[in-house]
Amino acid sequence: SPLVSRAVSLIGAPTDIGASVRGASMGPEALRVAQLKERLEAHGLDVADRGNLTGPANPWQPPVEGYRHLAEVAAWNRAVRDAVAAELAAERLPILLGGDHCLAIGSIAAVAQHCRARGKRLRVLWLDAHADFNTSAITPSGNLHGMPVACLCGHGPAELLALAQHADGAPALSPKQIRQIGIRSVDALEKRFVHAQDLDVFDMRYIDEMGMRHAMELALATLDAHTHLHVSFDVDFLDPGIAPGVGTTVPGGPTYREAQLCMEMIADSGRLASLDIVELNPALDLRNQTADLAVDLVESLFGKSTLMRKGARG
Ligand code: HAR
Ligand code: MN
Ligand code: MN
Ligand code: MN
Repeated sequence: SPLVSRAVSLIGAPTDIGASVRGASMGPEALRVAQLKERLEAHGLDVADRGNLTGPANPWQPPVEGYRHLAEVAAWNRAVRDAVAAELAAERLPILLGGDHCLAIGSIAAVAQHCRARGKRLRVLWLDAHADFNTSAITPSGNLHGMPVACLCGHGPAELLALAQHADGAPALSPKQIRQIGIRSVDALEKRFVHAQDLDVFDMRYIDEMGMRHAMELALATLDAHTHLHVSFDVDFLDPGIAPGVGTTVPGGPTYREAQLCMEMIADSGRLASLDIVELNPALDLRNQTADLAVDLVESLFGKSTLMRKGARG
């Protein structure tokens, strides 16, 4: 689709600083081994690999006042935000290669600031088994990869709000801009907070009853020519039967076909403008199959489909 920016930039963020299980730090390299760059180039994209960002090592400490590694998480997210902002300023589509999902704070902060400066609407699709809407008061773990959506909506520690919010102090995101897909693991108190904040959640029960097609029709409804669509793809969104290489598997996720349809419908919207690929954990994978599947799905996100659809494409 001519509406999609065809120049994309890969940004590696090799860290598991916000996760409970080690190994997401190897995600960027596994995606490269699965030939992300080459497979996107085969679909006609101009792909630049910017290499890896650097940041603090994982000190592997227990939580302090409800957060593990807060200072290190902030440092990584500042680096991610600045790198994503530079690609957006250059009119390129940034693809963040995580790393764990705490990095979406920096990535989406850059996107939100870019959209505000350009007068664009922003819609965020959060593909995940988890709502990632915990705060220090309700988290069962202290792991910041369970908190990025809450932080982006203004509920989080000053260190992270400072790097994510707009210049006037407004949160990076309003819950109204977010659609969550595939959710099936939400902590008890987190569930109450999701309801209180009125997040739009297409959970697995909804997808079981209504189908992925209907869920995505609603999640993609009311986009217009001025909408920037950000996709935050937590690989644990996928059923662990097809995607074992993640730190926090939850049974009962989308099948291969459901995931393909999800990606194809996003591609058809023509509005994809930034992407995170996070939580891939090569230490738990089998012969890089989860990385390979993630790349396969990202190809679909950029418009690969089995056959041309009459009238749907040029
Ligand atoms: N809800 C749990 C917690 O806060 C686990 C959520 C984090 N897992 C992820 N993120 N992979 O999506 O600790
Ligand atoms: Mn997540
Ligand atoms: Mn998850
Ligand atoms: Mn392929």
